[in-house]
Amino acid sequence: PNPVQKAVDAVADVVSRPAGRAHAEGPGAPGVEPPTVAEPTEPRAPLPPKADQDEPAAVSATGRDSHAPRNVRAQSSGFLTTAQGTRVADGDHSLKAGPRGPVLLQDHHLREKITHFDHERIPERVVHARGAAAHGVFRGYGTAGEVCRAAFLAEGVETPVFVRFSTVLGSRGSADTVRDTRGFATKFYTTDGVFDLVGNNIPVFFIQDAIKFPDVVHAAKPHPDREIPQAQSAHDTFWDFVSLHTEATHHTIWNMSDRGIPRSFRMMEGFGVHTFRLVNAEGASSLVKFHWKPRAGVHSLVWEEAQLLNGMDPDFHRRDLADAIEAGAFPAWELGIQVFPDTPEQTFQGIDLLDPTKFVPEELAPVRPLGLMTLNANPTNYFAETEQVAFHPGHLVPGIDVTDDPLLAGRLFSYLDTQITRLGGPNFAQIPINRTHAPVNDMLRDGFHQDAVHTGVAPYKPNSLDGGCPFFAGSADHAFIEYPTPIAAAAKVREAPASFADHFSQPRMFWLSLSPVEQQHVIAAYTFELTKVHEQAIKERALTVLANIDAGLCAEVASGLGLPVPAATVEPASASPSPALSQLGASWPTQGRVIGIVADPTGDPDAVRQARDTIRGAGMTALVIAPTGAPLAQDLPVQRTFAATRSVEFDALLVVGTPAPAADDLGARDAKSGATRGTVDSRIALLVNEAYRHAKPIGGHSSARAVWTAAAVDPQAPGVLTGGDLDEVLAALVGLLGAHRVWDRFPPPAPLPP
Ligand code: HDD
Repeated sequence: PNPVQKAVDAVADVVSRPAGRAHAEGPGAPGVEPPTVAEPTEPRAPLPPKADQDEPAAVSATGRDSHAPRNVRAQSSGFLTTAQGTRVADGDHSLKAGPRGPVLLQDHHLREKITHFDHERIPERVVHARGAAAHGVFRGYGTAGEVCRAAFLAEGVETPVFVRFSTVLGSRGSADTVRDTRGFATKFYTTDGVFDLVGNNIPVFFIQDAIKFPDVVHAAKPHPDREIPQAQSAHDTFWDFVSLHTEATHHTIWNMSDRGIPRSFRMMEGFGVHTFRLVNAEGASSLVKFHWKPRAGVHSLVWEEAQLLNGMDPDFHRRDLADAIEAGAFPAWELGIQVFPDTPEQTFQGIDLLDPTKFVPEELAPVRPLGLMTLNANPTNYFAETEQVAFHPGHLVPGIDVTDDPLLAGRLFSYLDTQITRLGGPNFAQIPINRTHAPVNDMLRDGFHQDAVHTGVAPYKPNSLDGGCPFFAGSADHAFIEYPTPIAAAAKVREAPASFADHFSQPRMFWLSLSPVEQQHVIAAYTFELTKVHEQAIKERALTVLANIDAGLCAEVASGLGLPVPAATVEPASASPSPALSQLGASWPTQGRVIGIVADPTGDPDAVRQARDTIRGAGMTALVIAPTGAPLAQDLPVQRTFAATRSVEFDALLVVGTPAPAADDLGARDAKSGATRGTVDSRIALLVNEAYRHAKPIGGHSSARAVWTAAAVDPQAPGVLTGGDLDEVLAALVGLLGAHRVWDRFPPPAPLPP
């Protein structure tokens, strides 16, 4: 037959073939008939990757395992060139008609340089615009086999990861320590393709259905008229929305708790939020929720610290992560799962597993550890890696599947879609940081920013011209095969299940699970935020929501606002506390904590040196603080000066000597008489007073008693350590740091009088 007839016959053959199940099982699978198509059936295994797609790790930004050099281009060779590689003779002056004359349009170097610059920025993420990231490795414990066949969870398997932490609301240039949810997105470069776990540090979400996502984000982002406030929920539109749309109550109370202001990305839990489905080697399904548990414990700032930091060091979290990794204090998290039987109801002990505003207390379903993630390398280039990384909850690997959570369904659409605008086209998977470490053999072609030079003539299936390749894989070849979830007969409706209408029982459980100190923080946070709301009706409505959580919480916030206490509109839910929700009570490793050593430049450098070395020896960071940047001795540099630090940079303070006030230390002088108030530099007094109010451990040599007096510190208060032997003081101080703060010292005493 002529070629046209041959093609027509081939198509007819394919169309008449029964659905391609046998084919999907993989050519050559036992008991499977070879497909009866004109498409070639040899070779019977998929072709190896094509040359340009070979060893993606070799050209990946994460390809540290690879022997090939990383895909780095920098200012590294001798001569400056244009983008076309032509050497440049003068890049400092535009081409002009004479030194004072007009610039000439023919200056192609000027045009190339400015045009490229004009296009340097890409759109920031519509949410989670501000973030910081790190590379690391995940090591499986081999404990998942019973419920999950994912290859990267097998014992001892090491998988490279890239993790991006973020705030949700602020723009790219906003501050780090705002009150907000934190994103916790992990890209696993597994041998079966990329798996993204795109979670948050809060286990529940504002909405139950993705169709509401633009609403909640429009309400929470700055007001459209003046574009203020930046990176805050303390404004009318946010509280308007969450007080009307009460399914947001649960996420909101987590935001108002200490979880909204983490001490460090290193000290946050992470949650996959939705219920996912895991499938084991036998094809059995379980429902699970993912958890990340930080080795360093879960710790937070106090609100005043967070506010000071936003001015003092808006990059605090970003710096903290990078510094810790650079110092070798690698942050680590254990990945774990709560496992629930996959029943037709998809509930666990009455909790609807498809409702993303609900979580399952760990007391009801313990978290089973699956492996350990360690972040051990900072990105080389912020834009190339942290900015261009593209996460997507639909990046799944065999063994991990989704459920019908309606919020997750919308996300499965949104993340792919958003990258097309943000990264300028559909080929973002080819950007080095996004490249899988598994061989790629796709039939996606062309498009903006196509990097690959594809060979072959038949990027379609079925084909005979490229030998019928590539072939579909079966389960034994590690194909991703959707779990055949049964779908009950149902009418097409825009409705939620009845259980989704319970908006208050879990917020109440959260509230009841907090310690008194943490509850005080929640009260203060609601009071702060609602005080910033202008519309009286919104404040009143928000108080009614609080009345539905807890009468005591409502009364305290109402009193702070000076408003009457409203009645609840629902019966108080019965809720038993979940002790695992409180951040207090345990002791955690202190590796990577920051201790400030207040040094007296006229005092004994040996004591400072010894304290510094002891702290460093224990895996913590010691920063020497002195009046000026002059080294205290040849081997004793100063890292912070009084002019450029505040207490908020440190987890604890050690006072070694007490530098006398400088001549220009206005704070130490009485404003009226000009007489000095004492012999302690007022900046030390402020530093120590703040640390004291923020319940941080404070230690000092006996001579520090003068500092305690100047700083209005009660030397008998918990966590104020004074003694003749600095080593002993330091040991006790580190002991206290394990609990993060000296919680007994709350409520904080009044600030220093001006
Ligand atoms: Fe989302 C980014 C987490 C609901 C739409 N989301 C984004 C990031 C994180 C989350 C961590 C930043 C990823 C990065 O670092 O690049 N999002 C969540 C969680 C949710 C959630 C835990 C609920 C459980 N998100 C959600 C919904 C939608 C989106 C319901 C839309 C229907 N999210 C996006 C997005 C973003 C995004 C617009 C912005 C940038 C991006 O995706 O890549 O597509």
